[in-house]
Amino acid sequence: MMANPLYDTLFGQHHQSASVFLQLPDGDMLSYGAFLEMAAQYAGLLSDIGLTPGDRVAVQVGKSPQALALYAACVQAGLVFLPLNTAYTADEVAYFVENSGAGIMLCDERAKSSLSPIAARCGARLDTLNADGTGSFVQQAAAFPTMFDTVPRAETDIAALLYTSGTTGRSKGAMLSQGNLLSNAATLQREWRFTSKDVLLHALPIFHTHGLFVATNITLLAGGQMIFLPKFDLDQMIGDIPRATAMMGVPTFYTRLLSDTRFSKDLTAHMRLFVSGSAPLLAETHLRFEERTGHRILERYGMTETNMNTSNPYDGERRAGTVGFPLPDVELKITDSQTGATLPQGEIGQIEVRGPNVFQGYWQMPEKTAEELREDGFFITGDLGQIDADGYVSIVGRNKDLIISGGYNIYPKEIELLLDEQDGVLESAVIGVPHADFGESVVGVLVPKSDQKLDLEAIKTRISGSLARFKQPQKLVVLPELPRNTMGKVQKNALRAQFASAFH
Ligand code: MLC
Ligand code: AMP
Repeated sequence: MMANPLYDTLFGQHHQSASVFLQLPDGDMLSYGAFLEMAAQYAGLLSDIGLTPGDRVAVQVGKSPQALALYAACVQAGLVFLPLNTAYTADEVAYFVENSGAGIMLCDERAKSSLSPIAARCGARLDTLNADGTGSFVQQAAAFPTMFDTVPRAETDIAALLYTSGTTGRSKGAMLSQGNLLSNAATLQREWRFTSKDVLLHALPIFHTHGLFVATNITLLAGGQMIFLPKFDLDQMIGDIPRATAMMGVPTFYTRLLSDTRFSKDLTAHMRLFVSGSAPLLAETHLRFEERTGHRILERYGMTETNMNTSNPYDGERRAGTVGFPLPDVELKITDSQTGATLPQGEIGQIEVRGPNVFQGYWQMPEKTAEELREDGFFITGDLGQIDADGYVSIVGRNKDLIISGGYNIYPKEIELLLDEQDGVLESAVIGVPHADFGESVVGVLVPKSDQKLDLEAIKTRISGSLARFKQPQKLVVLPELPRNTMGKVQKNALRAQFASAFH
């Protein structure tokens, strides 16, 4: 039995290793050993300020090696890593800090003035970490030893809390255990054949499952390298591809790469693997990609609550429009959403999954947990799918009201609640419609109170203070009333059809 399975397996094996872990945009190389020394100093500081195992560390900082070292530090000190999208407004962050009871918050210097009242109210300490690696946190950490006694943990202990929005109300913190992360990393490393020779082109954010766990944990486990870019930048990606062996991205990455003629067969000839996920990859994109490069994108399917569930095969046919087979240790079934009964092969129903990858429940929300995680361990994903005769799973829709824009999840309910509060608004409906770059984009449909004229610009300005930019409707439209069925339920399908070409 290991003392701290996640730390020992992902990080501990690399102590004092001179091998490169991160290749940085300025040409600098960071070795595994140096990265772990930085993490040990952070773990020392986090412990010194009084955080004890199980305490939450809320982190809303730009992508940097230091930000990633914080993740390692939390694992080493037995703390719960709680990463937050940098696009969230102070209002949004306030909820996460309060709900999680985080003991410390780390933010960019620029956010300090808006977040310090929140930290004070929640009794959390506030420190800064800027995207360039400076800040009060690193300054203090420099005084700590580059070795830290790893805090013992069990596989069942929570390693991370990732918030995911709900269809009805507030966001819920998905509790991911050490075992959840470890089992998925091991499975994916094996399935996708990652080794110490791999160099992963990493342009995803590190506050979500895809960039944080799928990409990073697999690389750590394999002892490979990452070209660690602050964000997706087309020119930079094209410039760096020749040094990479593998890439992971959301579909927007692939459509943007394809839009550039420099992205060619020659440029990618040496690449071993392209993985896509977090949102549906159009079969058309898959086919265009193959025509252009000769590579077939490997599409997989996952969620914050479950890590990865299915994957197209590494060897064997990667079938466009499908998310492949359940991973070896994941059980997947298609059920009737009313009865929960398993449906015959080929029928469309809700996707349920069970396995060591499935989370431990929502933070302090036992009722919400019970609604989605069955007693027998099956998690109701909210996705609608189908399994074909060869066993390939396809996602055909969603049983949850959710928009995915450029790989970010947007829950219409949250935006509707805010729009409904605006001057002159009687009611609203928020829908996702096709968008060439983001896959889906947000349209807000507003119904005015009788005899009132809505000031759309004023509404846009008012909601911008409360909602992250990527959630804000790209278009607001006014209708005299919302289409409803005989039960009085708003027919979003009708609205989606009506505004289908809003972004064409
Ligand atoms: C940025 N903007 C977006 C957006 N990202 N708007 C809608 N949807 C998005 N996803 C807006 C900004 O607010 C800004 O608005 C403008 O676009 C330009 O900002 P930017 O930062 O320059 O954008 P860009 O770098 O082009 O970002 C697009 C992107 C990025 C697709 C590269 O969103 C991204 O990296 N997405 C990946 C998300 C991800 O990692 N998902 C994984 C979730 S895990 P304005 O108006 O100010 O100009 C998960 C589980 C699983 O789902 O299975 O993996
Ligand atoms: P999140 O809650 O941010 O982790 O998003 C998870 C959701 O993203 C899933 O429930 C799916 O709806 C969607 N998703 C992830 N991967 C894929 C994929 N390959 N194809 C279609 N949808 C996906």
